[in-house]
Amino acid sequence: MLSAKVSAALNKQIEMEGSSSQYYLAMASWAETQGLNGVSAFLYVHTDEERMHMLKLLKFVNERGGHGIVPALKQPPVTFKSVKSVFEEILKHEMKVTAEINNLVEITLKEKDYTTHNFLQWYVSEQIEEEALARQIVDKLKLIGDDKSGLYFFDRDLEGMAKTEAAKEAKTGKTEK
Ligand code: OFO
Repeated sequence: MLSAKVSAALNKQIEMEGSSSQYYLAMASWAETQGLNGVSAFLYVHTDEERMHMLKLLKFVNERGGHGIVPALKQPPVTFKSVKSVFEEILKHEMKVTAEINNLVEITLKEKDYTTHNFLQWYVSEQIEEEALARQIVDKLKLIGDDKSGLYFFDRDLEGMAKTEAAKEAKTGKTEK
């Protein structure tokens, strides 16, 4: 059974994952309107991943005798300055999420909730991957700078990465949900 403190903290994290999903969906939609099909494909996969993160937490809360609360939708930004700014925002956002996950892990230790602590290790590893990926993409975009043909190839690369990420998510969804 979850303590009130752990349950509230997990519900806060559910909200964060839900808002990450909304945020990346807004980015995907914007990129699509800019003709950046690879970038948008990548971000559409990413928004689904965040929804899966939310769902996984919600189901865990319910399984442990709590009540997973579906958060209200907040309007994310509609337009973005550039592709580079989108990925810089993602990196910044993921660093914030990592800090929140760490905070959550600390709460479970204080509450001596080792089951939830163990469950959260999946999120700890996922955050390492998410931050590394965002950082790698930001570095690529720094190299490209204002080079239009560079951006064209970058968009194509991201199309390939979207396929890899989608395959990974399908596998994770089957085994982790
Ligand atoms: Fe759920 O990892 Fe990103 O936000």
